[in-house]
Amino acid sequence: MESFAHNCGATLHLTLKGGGSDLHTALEAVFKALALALDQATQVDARRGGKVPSTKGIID
Ligand SMILES: [Mn+2]
Repeated sequence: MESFAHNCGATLHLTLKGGGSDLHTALEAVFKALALALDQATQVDARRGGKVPSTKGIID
């Protein structure tokens, strides 16, 4: 996760709450959540007038 953040120039804030004794399953949820967030962040949203959800208005 650290390598991903460094190589894509992103800042990630991850908080793992709970997860019980199964760290493997908990971390799978973390990676899946990141994947869903990245997918959402790179979609053009028709409700925003066809703009990407970025404060810069572009995705580099
Ligand atoms: Mn598994």
